[in-house]
Amino acid sequence: MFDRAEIVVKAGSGGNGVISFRREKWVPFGGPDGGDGGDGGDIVVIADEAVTSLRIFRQKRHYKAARGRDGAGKKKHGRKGENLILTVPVGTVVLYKSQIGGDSLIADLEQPGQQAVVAKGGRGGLGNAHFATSTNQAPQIAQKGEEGEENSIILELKLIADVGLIGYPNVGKSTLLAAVSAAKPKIASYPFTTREPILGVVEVGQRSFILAEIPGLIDGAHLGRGLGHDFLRHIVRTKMLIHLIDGSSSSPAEDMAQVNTELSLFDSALAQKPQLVAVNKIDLPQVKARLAELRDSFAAAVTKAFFVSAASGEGIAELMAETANMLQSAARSEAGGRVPKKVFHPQPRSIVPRVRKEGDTFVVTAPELERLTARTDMTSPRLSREFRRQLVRLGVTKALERAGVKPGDSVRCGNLEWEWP
Ligand SMILES: Nc1nc2c(ncn2[C@@H]2O[C@H](COP(=O)(O)OP(=O)(O)OP(=O)(O)O)[C@@H](O)[C@H]2O)c(=O)[nH]1
Ligand SMILES: [Mg+2]
Repeated sequence: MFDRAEIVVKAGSGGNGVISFRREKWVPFGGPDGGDGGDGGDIVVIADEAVTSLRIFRQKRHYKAARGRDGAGKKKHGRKGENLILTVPVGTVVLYKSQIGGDSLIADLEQPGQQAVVAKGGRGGLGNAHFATSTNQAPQIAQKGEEGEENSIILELKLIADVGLIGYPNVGKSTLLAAVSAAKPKIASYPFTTREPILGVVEVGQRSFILAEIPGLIDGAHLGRGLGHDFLRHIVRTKMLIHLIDGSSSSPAEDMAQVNTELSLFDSALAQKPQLVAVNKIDLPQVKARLAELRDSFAAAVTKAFFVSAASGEGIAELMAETANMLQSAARSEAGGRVPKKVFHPQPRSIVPRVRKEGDTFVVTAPELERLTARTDMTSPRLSREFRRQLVRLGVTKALERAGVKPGDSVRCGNLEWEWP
């Protein structure tokens, strides 16, 4: 089962605005008529019930949306690049992958049809038709299209189970799951029979919950050994655990401690999850023979351990009843202390503007200004006054003057090139 994928998404860049002038037979100096570029396509993730796994995203990792078309003469607007839609299973969590740790949540797609834009297409550049002013009737500038966003994205499919059934391989997890639910996992006398989490619905009187067998937990699972690492993540999302132990193992209490160590090495929160301990296979003669000794060793380690046989059904009803009770109290305490999820979009800090020279052009690097130039339509005189004010506010004017800019010099920032001042 593929429950997690990391992909790289690149939205389409905006099409370029163009420089063009009207040409008509009897009009010697036609005005500027360069059209705008179209916006680039976004990359959108949509939850779809028809999709059941993230497998495809493991196979194909790079996605690119279409670029916006360039503008054309006669004020022709370039066509918008088409959005690229990625369909994912309902229950998929979408995160930005952060290079410095602390991935940030973009969206939790819990309902069919819910969607999130994971990379925004670049805006199309403005054609020179926008740049005519009373003093400049033949503007020779046009904006380039903005680059499309590129992001590394993590897709994670939530396994929506209330209770995780954990334990070493071959302890009888599948046998227990089959005994208490309609699930039909494969059961065999060798480890790693179950290779992906299996869900079953358990009914206890009027109540019911979803129990998931979490396979393949072994020593070193937190390092990726066995199958454990992939599925430890699922445990994070469960409300509580049933920890099943093989009563016929050489040291059952030690097994329990080992598995718990694995959990806490993966994520200390896992070790804090409410846990019910059940020692299985008590129908076996050799286990029966040392039942008293087992009770003693577990009494020392946990407040209450269950002694059950998934095969014969002994003790199972009590274990399930206690699970339902514990879930109820876990739900109550969770409702009390729930912390709202924060959606966090990392923003680059504002940086001091830098100026360098490329030939005769002064090139300004100032992220805040670049965002502004990408959005602002400079045609109206009022806006261009506003633009000049922003240049001062952001320290760009000062930086340019320090670099020796003179009236008439050309200055470029982002996609916009203009004449100083
Ligand atoms: N005698 C006895 N055997 C059991 C009991 N529960 C499970 N078994 C046996 O133990 C073996 C493993 O059982 P599974 O249910 O496949 O164990 P599992 O924990 O799901 O194992 P994996 O999925 O391979 O990790 C099988 O041969 C079962 O028949 C029990 O209560 N008593
Ligand atoms: Mg199994």
